[in-house]
Amino acid sequence: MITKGVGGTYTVRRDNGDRILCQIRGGIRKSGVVPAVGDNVKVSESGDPDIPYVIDDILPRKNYLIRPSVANIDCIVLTFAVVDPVPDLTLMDKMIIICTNLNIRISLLFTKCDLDPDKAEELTGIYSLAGFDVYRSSKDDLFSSSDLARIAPSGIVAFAGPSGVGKSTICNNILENDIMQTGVVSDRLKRGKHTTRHVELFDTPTGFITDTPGFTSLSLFDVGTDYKDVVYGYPEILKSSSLCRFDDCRHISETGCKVLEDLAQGLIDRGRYDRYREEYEYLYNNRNNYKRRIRSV
Ligand SMILES: Nc1nc2c(ncn2[C@@H]2O[C@H](COP(=O)(O)OP(=O)(O)O)[C@@H](O)[C@H]2O)c(=O)[nH]1
Ligand SMILES: [Mg+2]
Ligand SMILES: [Zn+2]
Repeated sequence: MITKGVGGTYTVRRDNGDRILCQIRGGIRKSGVVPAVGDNVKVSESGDPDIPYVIDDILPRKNYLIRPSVANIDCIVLTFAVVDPVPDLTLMDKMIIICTNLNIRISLLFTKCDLDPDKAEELTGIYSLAGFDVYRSSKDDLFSSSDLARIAPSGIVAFAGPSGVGKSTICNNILENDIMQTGVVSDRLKRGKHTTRHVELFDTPTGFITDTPGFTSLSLFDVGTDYKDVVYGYPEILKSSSLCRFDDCRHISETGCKVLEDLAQGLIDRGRYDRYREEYEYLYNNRNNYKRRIRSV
């Protein structure tokens, strides 16, 4: 399995735990598949003493996340601070929509709960009500390797979320090692050689983790999400929708809509519903630009 890739040279972990350096066979490159961290690969000896192995083949992926580029994720932990930085729930819901549609299992993690316990309680309530697995982390009780084992007993777990929420702090805590650089990084340093921009998988007792570079915004339109797929990021809406009168109910103003009924009764969170509706309508109104969008990407 590929655990790291920098400048065309890949580190591959063999089943016995050994790490070997690999280049990539020309034929694979031509096929257009770019190897990613998490890819299971076949290798053979290259005859080059500097990079002694070559990747001959990439085995089929069960999923693939383009940004950050990671294949075969068993669970993605969407990580947001309750404060500092203020959580962008629109971004959170967009990430949920994308990962659900890629068949990646999701857990949610709220960090820095020590800084605002009330907010932590509120956010945990909203997303638990929606049906997600929600975890909390705080300064004196950081998300740990035993929490990790509950999230995924094996395989690849990716921590993703905005920068500054504490992803590296948590990965260091899990690895019991200060492998990752933490804290506020200046703009100058961000462009310097000290900040890792590549993705790397690290061994844990149960599998592998990756601490992905942070991001701040995301457009579902740009990544090609279909308006019909927005609802998959909202399991609570999906659940109620089975009792809507019309099969093609959009849960906006239709009569006999069970989603609107459950919303009125407080069984569905208003904020979550509003974000569903905003994304749905935005993508629906732009559905005719879809072909143009694909062509221009
Ligand atoms: N109060 C508090 N601060 C935290 C917590 N976790 C991380 N931090 C701080 O938040 C800052 C950013 O953390 P870092 O791990 O670099 O975030 P990343 O950008 O997501 O990797 C650092 O100064 C950490 O010490 C927490 O649970 N509570
Ligand atoms: Mg970090
Ligand atoms: Zn409905």
